[in-house]
Parts: sequence; structure tokens; C-alpha cells
Amino acid sequence: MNDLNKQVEELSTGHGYLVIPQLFSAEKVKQARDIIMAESAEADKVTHFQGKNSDKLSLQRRVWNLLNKGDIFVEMVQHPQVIELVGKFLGNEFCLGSIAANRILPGGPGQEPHIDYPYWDMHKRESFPNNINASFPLNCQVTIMLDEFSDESGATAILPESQNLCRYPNSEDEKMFYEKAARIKGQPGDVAVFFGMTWHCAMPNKSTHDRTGILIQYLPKFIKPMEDQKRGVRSEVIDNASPLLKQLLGFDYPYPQILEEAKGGNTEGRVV
Ligand SMILES: O=C(O)CCC(=O)C(=O)O
Repeated sequence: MNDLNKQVEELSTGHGYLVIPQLFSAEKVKQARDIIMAESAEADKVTHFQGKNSDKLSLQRRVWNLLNKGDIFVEMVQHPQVIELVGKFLGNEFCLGSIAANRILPGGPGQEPHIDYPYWDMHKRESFPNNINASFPLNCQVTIMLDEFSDESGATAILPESQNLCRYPNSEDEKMFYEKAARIKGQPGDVAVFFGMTWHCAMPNKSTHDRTGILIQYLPKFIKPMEDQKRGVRSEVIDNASPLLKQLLGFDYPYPQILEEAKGGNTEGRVV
């Protein structure tokens, strides 16, 4: 079995995550980090999944829609090694659900265990299809580490193999989660890839430095993206987009359509 197949197996039926070391140079990391620091200088950009310590919310900041914030992010979202792996996991016409930064400042309290979009409201289990399971992934998360992710700085906690539980972690699961979770540790430029149905969260930052990561969400082509790429991404970025970026932004996937108005009928969905 080649490396790519092994990595896909690790995401699907293995631990649910892996780390690829040093995909991005120190120079690229600095370029991205400088922009994120400037964009999150104000304390009002509080993060998603805010944990329980609401008086410290300003110590965890989110910067959304990074494609609009610099060419470096346009480059990062198309890294060939990541694209190849995600394409094998989600099907090679996958799209971009979101690209955002999560900055946990020193003292930031971390998040509660959760699963990611589109699974993230699976606490309303009845709103999801019957028999949903991990054999048919609807998400692949990629974290680009821009600072050291260590036990002390709040490296992401993740419960190995929990993608197979196929449910949203509740407050009664938290004790077991924190006892058994592994930590996704690494250096600036390392990249973590995980299946977003695996239970995980950012942990408290007890270090003296920021812990910033770029969170990229990839989705199969037929899932609505979480950030509205077509309306939210600036026209200059779209006009200069590579064919791959156009695919990621959803321009290649033609549905929904008003099919009775389509000239020549729908040839893609034909019966063969
Ligand atoms: O930043 C992290 O370590 C995890 C972030 C995360 O899981 C999220 O915001 O959904």
C-alpha cells in the first residue's frame, strides 16, 4: 500500500488524524502569521466553540475568509500534497468550506470538545440522515501550525478513533475525552490533517506565546460550504483564480440549477 493510501486509511479507519511535517517554510509561515496578527489585533474577533470561560473570550480570536487577506492564503489552500490527500479522501472534485485562523493568546481557555461542519450540529441527531457513519466522509480538516503547538501552548486535543462514534460529544463525555485525548503537536510549518467527525478541541494556552493555526475545511463537492465563497471572496481573487482554486470555490459544480431552463438537458446525470 502506498503512502497516500495509508494516510487515507489513517483518516478513515485509523486514528482519524495525522501530521505532515514541514510543508511550509519559515518565510511562508511568517508572511501568513504577520497578516493574521494584524487582522486579529482587536479583541472583538472571538473564536467559535468558545469553551466555558467566558471572561477570557478575547484571548481566543478568529479571522475568517482568509482568501481575501493575502495571496499567501490562496497559495496555502492549494498545497499539492494536501490537495492529493484530500482528493483521495473526499473525491477529487472537493471544495473549500472555510479558511480561517484560530489564534489562542497566552491565557486563552481553549474550546469544548466538538466535531466540525457539517457534523457540528449533530447534537440535533434527528436532523441528520439515518445510519450516518464514518465510511463516507463529509469533511476533511487541515491545520497549518504557525506557532509551536505543544502541551503547554494548547495543542489541539483529539480522541483517536472517535470518528467511529458518529455522534456529538456531550458534557458527560468530557471527563473521558480529556483523559484519553491525544495532542496534535508540532512546529511552525507542520500540517495536521484530520477527519472532522473526530472529537477534538483547542486546549488552554498556558505558555507565554501565541498559538495560532490556519484552519482549512475541505468538503465533498456536493456539500454547501460553511463560508459563502462565491459571495464572500473578492472579485480580484476570483478573476485571478487557478482552475484548482475555481474548483475549490465551487465554480465547477453546477447545482442547483433550474433544469427545465437548461439548454440541451442535463448530460452529467444521464443514465448509462
Ligand atoms: O485550533 C484548534 O486547535 C482547533 C480549532 C477547532 O477545532 C475549531 O475551531 O473548530
